[in-house]
Parts: sequence; structure tokens; C-alpha cells
Amino acid sequence: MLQDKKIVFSGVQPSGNLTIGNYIGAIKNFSRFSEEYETFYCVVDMHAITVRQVPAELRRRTYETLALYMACGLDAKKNTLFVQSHVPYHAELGWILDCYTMFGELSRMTQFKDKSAKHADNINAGLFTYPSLMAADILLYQTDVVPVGIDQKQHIELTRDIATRFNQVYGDTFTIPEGFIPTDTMKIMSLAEPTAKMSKSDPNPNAIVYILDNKDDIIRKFRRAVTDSDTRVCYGEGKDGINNLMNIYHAFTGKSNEEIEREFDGKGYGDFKLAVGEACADGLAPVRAEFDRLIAAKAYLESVMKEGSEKAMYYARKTMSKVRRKIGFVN
Ligand code: ATP
Ligand code: LTN
Repeated sequence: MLQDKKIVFSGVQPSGNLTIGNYIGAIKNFSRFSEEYETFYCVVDMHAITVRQVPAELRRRTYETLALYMACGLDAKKNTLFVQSHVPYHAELGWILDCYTMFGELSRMTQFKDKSAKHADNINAGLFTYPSLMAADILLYQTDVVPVGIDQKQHIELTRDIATRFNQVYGDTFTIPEGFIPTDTMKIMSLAEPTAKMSKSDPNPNAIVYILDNKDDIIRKFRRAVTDSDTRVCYGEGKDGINNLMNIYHAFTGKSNEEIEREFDGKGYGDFKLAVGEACADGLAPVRAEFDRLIAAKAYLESVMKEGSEKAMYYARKTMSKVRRKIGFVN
């Protein structure tokens, strides 16, 4: 037994500027675990290279993602914050788990199908085996809880299947993790195409609100958000645009759908969009200020990464030696 506290692990790819989807669906929820759990939050740069990256941008975004973790409330003293490629055990366990993951399972992953369609010129093996590396991230730390957005549910289920399969062959080795998927604001949709997920790699900048956008840009983007030909602010079928704006408004104000409907009763979409933009910009202002402060302190960020990877390594090493022994590698 490593320790009494339960373990939380999650990761974000440094593959683009982070969106309010990443914020609401994932990062904002991370800090709630800091006190009662042993938490590991990782910048998953190895996952990011499954899609072609410009090296200097990948490096810059790795620092930025770490700074954003902290700006969103993760205290480096209470959480282990680190970069995936700094802990080589991820690659090592990733390879091993590839050998316990079926071709058919990986073929069914919707993220693989979506990304293959988007990057038809670069359907590489890493894109295909992405979920077994993700399983390695999670299982290395004997993780109990994985806070993610709903789009990652399938990957968490596959992780559980891989861990269960491994445990059945070799006896208890991995903790079987649970996803923590907030249900009220599960999936933030594109502002331009509200039936599609808001994704940081979307080429249309008006579809996305970035965590670090300034207030004017945020308000402008919400003003242009695609809605419908109805005029009443209410949650319902066929109102994907409005539903999405209500979810975002809820995430920043805590107001329920009924409260929002009452607040905008008799008012038009214009007023509502402006209110959503303001709530979002005001909610993000402290994050942006703290980010600006941290990103200027490169040496400090490097010390956080270094300490984080040392601590992560300590935990990962224990799991790895168990795994190596069980599968029959010579010590
Ligand atoms: P990409 O667009 O490059 O595939 P992404 O925006 O999906 O990336 P990730 O780094 O893969 O971002 O995801 C980080 C976390 O943010 C994950 O837990 C994911 O579920 C969550 N997340 C991403 N987009 C959204 C969204 N639109 N709504 C809710 N959660 C989201
Ligand atoms: N696949 C995730 C990012 C990710 C992750 C993880 C999340 C990589 N490894 C481990 C949670 C736990 C994504 O695309 N959002």
C-alpha cells in the first residue's frame, strides 16, 4: 500500500491554446480534489505529437499549460504538476499496455475516427494507440479517480478494460479507475456549430473562446454565436446554440436553467449573449491575471516541473517494477 489518500490523475494536451471547454469540462474541477486526494496533473506532450506540432510552439504551450493549471487554482505544493515526457515510465508502460489492447478495441474509439478524418494525411500508429498511452498515464499512479470531460468517457472505459484484463492474467496489479465526469456542464459546444464539440484545434477562431482571450474578444465571440430562429431563452430540443450558452452561463454564475429562463424572460437573445459574454470574461479575468504573472516566471515553472516529475517518478517506479516482475522481464 503506497498511502491512505485516494489518487487522482488527469492530463491536458499542450496541443493548442486552451478553451473554455477545457476549463469548464476539466481544469476547473481539478482543484476540488487537492485537499483530500493525492493529485497528479500532467501536461501530456507525448499525446500531443500524435498530431503534427511545430516544435517551438509545443515547447511554449507546455509551459503555458502548466502555468494555466496553476492560474486555475492548482497550488504546486498541494498537487503534483508535471510533464509527461519527463517521466519515461509513461512510454514504457504505454508499450507494454499496447500488447494487452486489442486492434478491434482501438478501432472503435470515436476520437481516433474523428482525428483520422481530420488529419487524413497523417493517420499514424501513435494516433491509433493513443488510448493505451492514456491508460498507462492513469494506471502508473494506481489512480482511483480521473476527472475529464464526457468526450473521454470511452477512453476511461477502455482503460478499465485493459487494467481488468491485465489483473486477470497476472493477479492484482492495477487499481481500476473511475471517471469523474461532471454532468451539468459536460460538453461545451462550438459557438459556430453548436452540434460539434468546442475543440482547441478547430480552425475557425470564432467557434472557440480561449481562456486567455481578452474581454472584448470574448463578448464579440458570444455576440456572434450561432443560435436559432426562436427568440425565447429556454432549454430545449433543437436549441443547441442556446442550450450551450445556458450551460456556459451556468458554469460561470451557478444559476440553474429555471433561474436563467426567469432572468431573461421577455428579453431577446442579444441581451442573453451579452450577459453570457460578461459572466465568462469576468470569471476568467483573475485566471488571466495570474497566468500573466506565472508565465513571466520561467525559472519558477521549471522548478515546479522538476519537482513534479521527481515525485511522479517515485510513484510510477513502484508500479513499473511490479509490472516488470509480473510479465517476466529479467530484473
Ligand atoms: P483537441 O481539440 O486537440 O483534441 P481538446 O480540446 O479535446 O483537444 P484535450 O487536451 O484533449 O483538449 O482535453 C483536455 C480535457 O478537456 C479533457 O478532459 C477533455 O475531456 C476536456 N474537454 C476538451 N474539450 C471540451 C469541451 N468542449 N467540453 C468539455 N470538456 C472538454
Ligand atoms: N486524452 C485526453 C488527455 C489525456 C488524459 C490522460 C486525460 C491524456 N492522458 C490521462 C486524463 C487522464 C484528451 O484527449 N482529452
